[in-house]
Amino acid sequence: MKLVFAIIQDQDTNHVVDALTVAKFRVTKLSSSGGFLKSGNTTLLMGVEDERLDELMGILERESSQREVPASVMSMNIPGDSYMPYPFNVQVGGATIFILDVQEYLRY
Ligand code: 2BA
Repeated sequence: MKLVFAIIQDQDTNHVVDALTVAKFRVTKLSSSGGFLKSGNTTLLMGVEDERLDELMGILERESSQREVPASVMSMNIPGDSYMPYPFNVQVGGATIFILDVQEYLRY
């Protein structure tokens, strides 16, 4: 069995979770936020049998979108000890996925 953590964008959460549920995967949804953008995202926690891992990855890949989003303004160092703020965009997603081996899975 594997434990899958998938970090996805909030806008994708409902249709990712719906697709997973329809396909009979068990999923726990956690509210999280990214360290870089400091804005909300969603972390999905899923325990899955090894033989269904590919199916799960397929759903995550299909239902998670890549988006370009504006990042918070950063300071640009200018010669002469002054700083000028400037906006920039970053590419976020689709999904960032971590897969771990599960030693034991118990449900009482
Ligand atoms: P954030 O940390 O808010 O990052 C949002 C996007 O900003 C990232 O998209 C990436 O394009 C960019 N970014 C992140 N850190 C950067 C840096 N140090 N310098 C320049 N650009 C940077 P994604 O890579 O798709 O990541 C989306 C979210 O997934 C992240 O939100 C974070 O919450 C999570 N994540 C990604 N990689 C991770 C990792 N190795 N460990 C833990 N969480 C991760």
